[in-house]
Amino acid sequence: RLLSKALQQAGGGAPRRLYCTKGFFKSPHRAATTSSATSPKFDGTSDITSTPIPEITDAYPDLLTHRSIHQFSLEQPDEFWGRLAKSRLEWQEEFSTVTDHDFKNSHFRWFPEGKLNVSVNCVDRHARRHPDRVALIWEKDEPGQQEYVTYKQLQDDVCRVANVLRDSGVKKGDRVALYLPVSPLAVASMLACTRIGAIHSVVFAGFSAEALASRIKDAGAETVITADQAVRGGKVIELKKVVDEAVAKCSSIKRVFVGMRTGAKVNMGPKDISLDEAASRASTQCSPSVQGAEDLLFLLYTSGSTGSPKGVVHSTAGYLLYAAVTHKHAFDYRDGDVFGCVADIGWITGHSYVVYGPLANGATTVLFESTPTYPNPGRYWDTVSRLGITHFYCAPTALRLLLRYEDEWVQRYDRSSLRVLGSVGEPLNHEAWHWFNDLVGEKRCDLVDTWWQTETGGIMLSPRPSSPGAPILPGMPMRPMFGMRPVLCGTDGKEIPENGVDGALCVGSVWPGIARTVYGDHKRYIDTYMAPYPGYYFSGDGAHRDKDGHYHITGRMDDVINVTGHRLGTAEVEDAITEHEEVAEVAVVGYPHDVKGEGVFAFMVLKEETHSTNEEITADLKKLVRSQIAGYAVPDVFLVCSGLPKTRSGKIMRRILRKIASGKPEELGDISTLADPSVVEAIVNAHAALP
Ligand code: 6R9
Repeated sequence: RLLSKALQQAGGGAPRRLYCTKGFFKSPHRAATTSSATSPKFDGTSDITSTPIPEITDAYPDLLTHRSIHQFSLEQPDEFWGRLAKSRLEWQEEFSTVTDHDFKNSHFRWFPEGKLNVSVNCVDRHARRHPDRVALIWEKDEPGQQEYVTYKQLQDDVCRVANVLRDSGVKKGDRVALYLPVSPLAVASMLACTRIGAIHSVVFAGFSAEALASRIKDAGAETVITADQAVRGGKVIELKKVVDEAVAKCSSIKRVFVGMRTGAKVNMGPKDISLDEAASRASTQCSPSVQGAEDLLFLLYTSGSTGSPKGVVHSTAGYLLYAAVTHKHAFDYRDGDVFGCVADIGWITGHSYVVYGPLANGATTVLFESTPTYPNPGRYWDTVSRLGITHFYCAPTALRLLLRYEDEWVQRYDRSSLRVLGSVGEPLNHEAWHWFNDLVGEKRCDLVDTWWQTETGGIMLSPRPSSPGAPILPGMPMRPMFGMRPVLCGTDGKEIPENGVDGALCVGSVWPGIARTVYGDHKRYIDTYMAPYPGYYFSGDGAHRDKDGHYHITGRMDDVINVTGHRLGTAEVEDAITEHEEVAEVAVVGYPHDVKGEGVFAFMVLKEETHSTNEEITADLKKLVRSQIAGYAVPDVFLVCSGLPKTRSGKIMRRILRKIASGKPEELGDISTLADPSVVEAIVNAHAALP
């Protein structure tokens, strides 16, 4: 581990033995439950048995099935969540109220009088009981170099970093931007913030300096934690340079902590502090800040259909409880398992299922720094066999990429440790589902397609909420988690009660993990999530409820596209492109893409007098989008058009552009309402002429 190595080199920390975990991981694997792809047709109204939820079944012995427990969680949320909160979290002061909501103003509060500290819950309480249990396995970019961090070691690191932050003036409530590779340092930094009550804002380390700067400004952060460099897929990424560029644009920044990932020499300016040096001098004792249950825990920026990305706010106790409970029950996590979620910590999946959920449950969690194809397409399964992973949770886009290679890349590695497979981020198509279930999981693992969002904090729909052996159908998240009442609303804004229908996917209950606000803009929170369907939380997704009551996700209903599992607002890309002085107008839409799920398609109109060729402009635009947002946002196709289809009131008809981008010009429908229907023919011809 770099941090600990550096600490030792600096002579500050007591030398440590890296805890060798061979024995720990060889815990016997439980009998696998059979998969259900071939099980008889499931009637959604019939019931499935739940694994016991002791806090509930001890008091209510009749509640043994998923349906009865789920029903109970909706009818008696105080009793349900109150019991779980008491037994699954460690409190410094008890709460007396479980839920306290003001729907009119969209204020949701859980356990309001309670006091607790997240780092104590995620680290100290486990270090007390099992100091040598492995908390983190860092699967570094180069295969075979994994490093293990025990709960005791993690506690020491969290305290050191927390002391450094506190001593340098970071206070409770301050926002701290993290721009870090997936590493123990990143986890220690997140938890160090929680230890002193600072609010972290993790920015995915693939985002550009511009994107980092806008997030720093919006949060009013004074502190950044970064590393010298990152390594991914064998390539070096100059993190510190990106941070320098971003910080130059942000007057709020007072200090930048630079951790060591590669040890490369990087420019150190007056605000820069070597984190390794400072941490090596810091104490491993740090008294935890006593946090209110509703104190802000973190911000995470995510794309919406309009405007700049919004800082989704999660608060302390409700988020942690929901992450822990869903981690346990959606995945049937048990002590001794090795939980492998390969998401980057820059996304919500990394927050909830790499860091907070697993650590709150005292689990061993994998930090995957690499890519699915480095150094070859067997990387995931090589990692599974080397680390003895029992749960493998990834995104459909990676599966679609990998299934193009020979089966041999999967078969050559021992996957007998696997028990549960999971997918998140986009719809899991049937081909990818079968490849994952049949080939990777040998039809003996449970495959859970989990639906949720940055804003929901944790999993909301999943085929198996705590029900081993529950029949699972391919390609859909199927069933609601505890406390979640899925609702489909029609165009009239009303709830549709029947089965076999499509609608806007809403939630008709409140759950502890719901985001509390958009940072600095509560009105935007209300307008986006609460106002569209009054009385419900609106997800932005459409869904189908089949005749048996199971849910399928049909995709976004707004101008958000889902590229390789990353949310991208078309407006963000359009903003970047229109900065080019030769572009007059642009419209960006998503279109189906075999691997990425959705590709990005830019239709643009150039200014009359341009001095560059179309190729030069396109090359400039690629650079521009990459530098304003990130690599994944760069459009796959740029199409120069003479005009865009608009209504008489001047609104661009994206519906038409989506059809053209998808190669379905015959499905355009009625275009007579356009101000100038002839532009459509010109665009269709231009599209047909694309190479
Ligand atoms: C966790 C996460 C949320 C959006 C969501 C939806 C899509 C996520 C899905 C899925 C179909 C699934 N999404 N899981 N679509 N099936 N199992 O991904 O959060 O980055 O906020 O994205 O992702 O469109 O609205 P986030």
